[in-house]
Amino acid sequence: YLLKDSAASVAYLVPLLLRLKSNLDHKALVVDDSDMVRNHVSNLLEKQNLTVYEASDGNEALQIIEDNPDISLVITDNDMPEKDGITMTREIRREHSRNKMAVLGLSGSNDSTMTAQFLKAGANDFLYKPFNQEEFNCRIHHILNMKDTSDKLYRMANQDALTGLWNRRYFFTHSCCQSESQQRNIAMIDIDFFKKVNDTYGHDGGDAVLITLSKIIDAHFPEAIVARFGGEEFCIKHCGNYQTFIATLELVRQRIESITVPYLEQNIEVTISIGATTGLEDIDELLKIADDNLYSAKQNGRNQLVK
Ligand code: GH3
Ligand code: MG
Ligand code: MG
Ligand code: MG
Repeated sequence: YLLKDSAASVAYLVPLLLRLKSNLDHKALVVDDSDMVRNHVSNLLEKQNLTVYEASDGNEALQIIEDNPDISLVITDNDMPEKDGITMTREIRREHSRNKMAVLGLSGSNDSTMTAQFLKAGANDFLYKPFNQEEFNCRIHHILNMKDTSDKLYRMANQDALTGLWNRRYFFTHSCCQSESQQRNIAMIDIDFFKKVNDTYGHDGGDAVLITLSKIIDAHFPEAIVARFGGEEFCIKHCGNYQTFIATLELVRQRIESITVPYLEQNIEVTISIGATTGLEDIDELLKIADDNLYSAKQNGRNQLVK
């Protein structure tokens, strides 16, 4: 095969081999009420290095997805006893985006609208059964590449490259509340005398501090949106009890005060100042108040929270 058209073959094989390697990180779920089809599809996927789960009905599949939310590819039949594949796809899309969980519809039905129905329900692609094996492999390869690329683009657009926290864009375009009218808690955090950290330990030392502090802040607020706004400034958007929010912020402040960040055999000590507020006002308004409070925290001597 390589000898016949080596340039084209290499161009085809290299991405395929890379794909096979990265498939090791992918979990797939095969949903079909026919044991024969399920085994056949599972075998094809296992040959492509994917870890495979199986279900014989839409409801059973949704349960497996709930237990394994990191499944990245679902291959599903439509006609099944309890819940059909199109309904199941629609339900998957309420919780999992096309970037995170790809769906490939399969159907042996002779209804020519099947492709459109699956795509409208949120499937990434569709194939009629029986399918050609080579086409099936190419589609899987293509779906996973597309999914991984859009996921990467999404992360590049919404996450901070140094710390992995959300960025400013994500902070302003995503809500942490069930409803827009719910009261929101906001905090702005700024590292004290950070310029001095950079001057003393160099920019890489400063970066090490940013990474460590980001992890500490993020770990304390699993249900909030924690973002790096640029420089050494972090913002938290949270919905829930304000007293709990303040208590957690105070915990974070104390934790950061008590630890040192190891860097090249040295230990860097830093503190943070926090401005917090809560209310029904829009985000810009709340941020302005939090920023004023942060300014007061700095004026009052830093390493403290003003609410
Ligand atoms: P204050 O207590 O008043 O906040 O003092 P400060 O020195 O922290 O104040 P300032 O906001 O003026 O300094 C922020 C510094 O953060 C300036 C800039 O060089 C540095 N900085 C911004 N982004 C980065 C980064 O990504 N990495 C590193 N290492 N430093 C950064
Ligand atoms: Mg069926
Ligand atoms: Mg600062
Ligand atoms: Mg600053």
